[in-house]
This record gives sequence, C-alpha cells and structure tokens, in this order.
Amino acid sequence: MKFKNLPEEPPVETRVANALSQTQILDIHTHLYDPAMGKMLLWGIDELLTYHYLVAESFRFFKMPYKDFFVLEKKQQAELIWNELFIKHSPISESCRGVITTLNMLGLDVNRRDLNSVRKWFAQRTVEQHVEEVFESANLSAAVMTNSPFDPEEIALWKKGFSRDSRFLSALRVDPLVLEYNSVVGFLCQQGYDVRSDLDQKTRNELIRFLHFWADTIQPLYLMVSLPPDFSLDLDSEDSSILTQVVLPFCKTRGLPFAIMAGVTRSVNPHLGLAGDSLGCFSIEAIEKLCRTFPDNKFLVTALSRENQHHLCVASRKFPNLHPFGCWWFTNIPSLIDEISNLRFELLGLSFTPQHSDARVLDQLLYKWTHFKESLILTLGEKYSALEASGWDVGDEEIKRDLKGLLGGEFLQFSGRSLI
Ligand code: FIX
Ligand code: ZN
Repeated sequence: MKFKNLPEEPPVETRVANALSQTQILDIHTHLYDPAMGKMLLWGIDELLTYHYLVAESFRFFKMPYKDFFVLEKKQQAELIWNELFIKHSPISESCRGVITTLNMLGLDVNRRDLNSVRKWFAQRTVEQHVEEVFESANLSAAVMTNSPFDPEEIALWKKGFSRDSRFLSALRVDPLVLEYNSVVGFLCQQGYDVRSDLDQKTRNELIRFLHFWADTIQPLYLMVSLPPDFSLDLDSEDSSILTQVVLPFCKTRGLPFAIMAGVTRSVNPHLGLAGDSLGCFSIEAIEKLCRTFPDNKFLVTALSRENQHHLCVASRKFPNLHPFGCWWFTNIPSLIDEISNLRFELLGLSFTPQHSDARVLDQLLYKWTHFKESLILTLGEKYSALEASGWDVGDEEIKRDLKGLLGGEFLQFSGRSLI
C-alpha cells in the first residue's frame, strides 16, 4: 500500500511570521503628525540621532556640561551622539540598534560608518515619498497622533484647517487640563471660555464645551493623559477633580475611551529636557476603582514600571472596560516585551493591544515595529506550540484572525469602532 506524502507543515513560528507579514498594523499611540502639519512631522537621520532616548544614553559618556550640548544646532548634536554611541562604542542598546535597523531597512549601508552619506541620501527625499515608503515597509494602515489643544502651533493649524491624510488618526491629549488646571485657566479665557479656578457648574460646562470643540475639530479616537506615580485618582481628591467631573463625563457622552499612561515622573533630571523623565509604580488599585466607579467609561491603560504589569493584567481580567496596551518607553526593550507579552497572553488570551510605537520620528516606525515583531513571532509562536501540544491544531486563518485583533482589531472593537 502507498501512502500519500503529506507535505510537512512549517514550524509554527514560520506560520506566525508569514501571517504577520500579511497583517497591517494600526499604531495606536505615536507622536507623529499628518504631513500636512508641516515641520511638526519629524523625519530623517538628524532627528533619529537626537531622539531623547539617545540623548539620555549619550550623557552616560559625554563629559560636557548639559547646556553646552543643548545650545548646539541639531546637526551638531547628532554628530556628537553618532560619534559617542556609534563610533566610539558598539550601538547595542535598544535605541541605538533601532537606528541601525531603520537605516538598514531603508537600504543604507551602515557599515560605511559614514554619517554624511546617510545625510545626503535623506536630503534627496520628499516627505511624501518618505511617508509612503515607511508606512509600506512597516506595514502600517494608520498611526494615531498625539494632538494637544494647548499647543499654539497645533491650534493654529487645526483652526486654519487642512486636508487630512487618512493614515494619520488623532487622539486628544489633555495633560495640562488634568494635571495643572490652574495654569491653563488664563489660556482658556483667552480662547473664549468663561472658566474660573473654582470648578463651579458654569466652569465645568465651559470645559466640556472646550472638549466638544476639539473633538469636533480633530475627531479623536480617544482622549489621553500621562500620569505621575503619585497622582491620586480618589474621587474626593483635588488631583482628580477635572478628570472625574469633566473629562470622564465628556468621554461617556461622546462614547470615547480615555487612555491613561501611568507612572511617568517628569523631569527627575531637568537638565536633560525631554530625556530627563523617569518612572515610578502607579496604583493599579486606583485604576481598578476607576473602572468600578465609572463602568460606562472605557479605559485604555499602559504602565511604565515593570512592577505594575502583572497587576494591570489581573485588573484587566476583572474589568471589561479596561484595555491594557503597549510596552511603553522603558518597557519597550526586547527582554521586557517578551515578559509582558507572555504575562498578557497567559492571563488575557488575545483581548489586549500588545504594542504601540510611541514613535517621535517617522523612520522609527521601521525599527519599533520590526523589533516588536521579532518578539511576537517567538512569544505567540510558543503559545500556539503549547496549544498544539495540548491537542488543538491552529489553522493559518486562525493565526491571521488573532494577529489582526492584536495589531489594531481588539483596540477598535473595544473602542466601539468598526474594523478597518
Ligand atoms: O507621555 C507620553 O506620551 C510619552 O510617551 C512621552 O512623553 C515620552 O517623551 C516618550 O516619547 C516616550 O516614548
Ligand atoms: Zn507617548
């Protein structure tokens, strides 16, 4: 008797990698901007090299006073960073390797160690061409911007109006309102809102009118804030009054999720500017209380400290109105991405969004997503292998379905939006 030779199925990691290469990503949090917003959209080698992650790492080696560095032109800063982190040392940190992955994906020869030839290459490109190539190569369908209604440059652009690029979606960032209300009262009055320091009914209504105006103008997918570790979410605390009396009621009315990026301590070293922020443990108990007290609100939450990750997963098991997302900033390193994704897969299955890029420079989409995919192929591959060992065959279409959910679909579902 003859047996038909069944073709051997490729290893599950290969099947995940194949499915991944066919899955478009919705990047749910970046600091990128619609190209129509002009110079707000950063791209190119000098922006890549002066990313605040690399500035912080350079000062581990630099011997110069902080201010001598910050007064320099961006090009000169980039040269100092390139020499220190790429020429005098091997660029093994995650952010340094990111520059190498990025340049390589753009087809540049990094082994020449020649910054000027890289600069020349970028100088010949247009932003339109670059957006096209980066989105295609990273396989992104869209990226969510971080839009501030308190930034004069942005306000002017939105008020003037522009034709939007559908690949750039928006999110309304309300940090100054939530964290330092008193310091924006004057600004809000100038903008025509009749508000006072006191949160009386009139002021609350006016703040809600302000939020409606911005939601109508930019059509955000969600509202958002980054909170310090010691921020109190208690209902009767002064800290949370704007959040609980203005922002959450507004989000509920508009059906918009509220995103909390929890645990950033701003400016622990003020000399370093944007690179000077650190982290602390946030109270996940407070997040649980928020989800319990506001069951009609939806919360997207990411946490900066490693210690918060397990509790955040457990909290998400308890509250369907809580959606954990991303490996943010200091957790966006391979060892922690593996660890956090494993925790989430094991405790939540597929009901979360494992990553966002937080890209500040367009080109960073290339490395941030490539490095994340390297991890996902292994972590998810391992979960499927274990499942197969338990007797459940996983089909290729099922893998595709799951990846679609992880890379944007679950977020859209949670937000009450249709799949794109
Ligand atoms: O609050 C945020 O959105 C943070 O992501 C930024 O403030 C931070 O500077 C950053 O770029 C982290 O990746
Ligand atoms: Zn961010």
